[in-house]
Amino acid sequence: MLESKLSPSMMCVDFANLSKTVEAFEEAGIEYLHVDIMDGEFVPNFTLGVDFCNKLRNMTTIPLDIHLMIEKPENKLDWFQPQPGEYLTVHAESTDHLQRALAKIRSYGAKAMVAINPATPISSLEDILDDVDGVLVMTVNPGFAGQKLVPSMLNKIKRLRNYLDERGYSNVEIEVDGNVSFDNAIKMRQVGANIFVGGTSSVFRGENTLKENVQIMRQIINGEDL
Ligand code: S6P
Ligand code: MG
Repeated sequence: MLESKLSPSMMCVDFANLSKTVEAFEEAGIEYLHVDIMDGEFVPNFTLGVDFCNKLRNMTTIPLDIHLMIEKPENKLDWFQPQPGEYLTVHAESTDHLQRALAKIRSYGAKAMVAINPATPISSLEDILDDVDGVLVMTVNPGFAGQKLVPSMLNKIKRLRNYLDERGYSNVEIEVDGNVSFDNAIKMRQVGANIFVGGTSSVFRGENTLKENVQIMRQIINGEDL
């Protein structure tokens, strides 16, 4: 079984407390920092960018998990100066040159991830399985935090885990992104997800402290009793 990892979504952070939050994540042993990059074309929103990635890299040794929601990402990978050990995700729907983009990501020593939107079939991954370290399953339509889970995505995660295992790709990770609440994370883990993006519905949920939220998520993704 693949190791469970938590990747808080930095578009949900209170930017006035960025450095304190990152310090708290370091103390809590957070594995990755998820950075959403949107170009206003692939998705109807703009978010973080290259400067923010560099700022984070200067603040912490926690590796970045960069999620590119941009058209033709292969032309802009250099902008991000991907670092060895980081995760870099491109959307299958965003390029005619997916294999080229994934190979380029690996050429930096970074982990190559492919994201699929809720409507994109698992079969679209068939010819790039050798080129990926993980698949990011969008469990909402990309563009915004605070959305509701598309319910059929739980079955999709399960089918994807089987699909990968049956083909000999048990080492390929499954990341889930969108409404990964405490309740949904339990189900997502049970069907085979191992990297969990924590946004407004978990890590940054207002009712508890950040530390409490991380602790609860940690227990959930490790399959421990709450
Ligand atoms: C959405 C983006 C995500 C969100 C995350 C927010 O397009 O890719 O990473 O930031 O889903 O989490 P939540 O819990 O508010 O849905
Ligand atoms: Mg994301």
